[in-house]
Amino acid sequence: MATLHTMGQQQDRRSWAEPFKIKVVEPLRTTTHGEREKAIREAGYNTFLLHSSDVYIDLLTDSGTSAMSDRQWAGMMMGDEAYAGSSNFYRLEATIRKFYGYKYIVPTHQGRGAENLLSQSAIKPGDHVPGNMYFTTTRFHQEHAGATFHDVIIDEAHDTTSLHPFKGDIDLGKLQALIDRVGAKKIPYVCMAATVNMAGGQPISMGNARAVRALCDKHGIKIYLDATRAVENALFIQEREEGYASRTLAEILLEFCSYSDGATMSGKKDHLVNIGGWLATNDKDLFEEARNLVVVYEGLHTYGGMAGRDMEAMAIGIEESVNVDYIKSRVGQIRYLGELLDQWKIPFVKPVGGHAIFLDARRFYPHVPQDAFPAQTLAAELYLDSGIRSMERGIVSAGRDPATGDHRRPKLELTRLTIPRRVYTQAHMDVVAESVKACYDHRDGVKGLDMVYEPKYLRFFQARFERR
Ligand code: PLI
Repeated sequence: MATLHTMGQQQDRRSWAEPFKIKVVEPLRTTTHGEREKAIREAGYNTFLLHSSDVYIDLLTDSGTSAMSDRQWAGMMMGDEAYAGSSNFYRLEATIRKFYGYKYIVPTHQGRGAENLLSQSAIKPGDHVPGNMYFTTTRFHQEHAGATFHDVIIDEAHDTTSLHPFKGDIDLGKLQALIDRVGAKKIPYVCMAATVNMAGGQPISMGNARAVRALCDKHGIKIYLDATRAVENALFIQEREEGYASRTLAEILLEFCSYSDGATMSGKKDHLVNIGGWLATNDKDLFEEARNLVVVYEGLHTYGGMAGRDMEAMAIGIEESVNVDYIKSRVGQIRYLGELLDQWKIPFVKPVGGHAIFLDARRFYPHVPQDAFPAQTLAAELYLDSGIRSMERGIVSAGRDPATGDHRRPKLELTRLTIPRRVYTQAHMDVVAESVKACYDHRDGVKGLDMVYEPKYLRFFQARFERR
């Protein structure tokens, strides 16, 4: 077992461990099979609708589920809860400028608040927004503002078996073809995500970001980064891209951001906090517009929906997030889980990404058609087996095409085992792996689900299903 902890350093056979010790514990509740059967049926076979008190190991998301450090909790006591001009905001603003390099910052309650402000400020009806694969809320806001989204990620990203080291890269040919077809004036910005969530947490290379910048400069097109997991992306660049092995994560992050004109951020991920986000830009006009809109949707421009204490915890979290020992253990824990699953030839997205293992439900249940929601089914089966909660990232998450009303049918039909930051131990990963194996051993009898209730927007959050 020790060799599985070595993160590719087999030669000296030394284990690694989480770079922290536990100061506060939250007891976990185990349930019986009968209790889980009842809970998942009442939740309409949608793991979003389970009560968390019925969940044993919660791998629904890494969003807002991090354990904060003692320094962050101490920072919470320094909250300046003034309605206007909170000192925590100025500290956060300075920290974002230092680590991400952007000039102007607008705080928001979380990432989708920033997406709303950017989309409303930059997009006109009839515009086109290219991106390296979609993210649910990001695309929603782009479409809601009147744009058409275009996936310009490299083809390898749609292939769960491709070992391309940077499956998040933008295909410059696809981007150029879109510019030629619709014209640069109809493209308000390229939406560049790091690491790409829906592709399996796959990174984008520095070389690609630089090349996208050069192409966009030629045509006068802006680039907005989805910086939600950009620190995790920086580790992959350090590990895999020539010339970056001896650069710090902070240096890599700053260079990476320098190829964009601004960013949206869900602080609930990289920033190690439970709530918060921001929009950043170097464009004074866009900033003025977004700073005006934020008071309508989020709160005053010096808190944007966050409490002062939340902004303080976020500023401290940003500093902690670029610590290489922390980020190596974070990604290492996911790789460890991947190695366990690999022993049993369980299909998942390779290479292992930055925040989750994405089980390949198409290959897990080859006999279940996509219209019977194989990834949703697998999430329900995993919960039934052990009380572990995961999330569908396939046809349900993809929603319907606004033009045709049909299901979008993504190539990737995935069930995401998302690892919260600094929350679970390697022993929890052992339990997770064994439960996935139990589901794999019993895969033949599984038939899939029918959708019996479908909300209009972002249906995966609230849709309900019945067993076939
Ligand atoms: O959940 P928000 O509104 O703070 O952030 C939205 C958001 C934007 N971009 C990306 C890449 C995300 O992953 C993201 C939220 N992700 C969630 C909730 C997740 O479970 O992955």
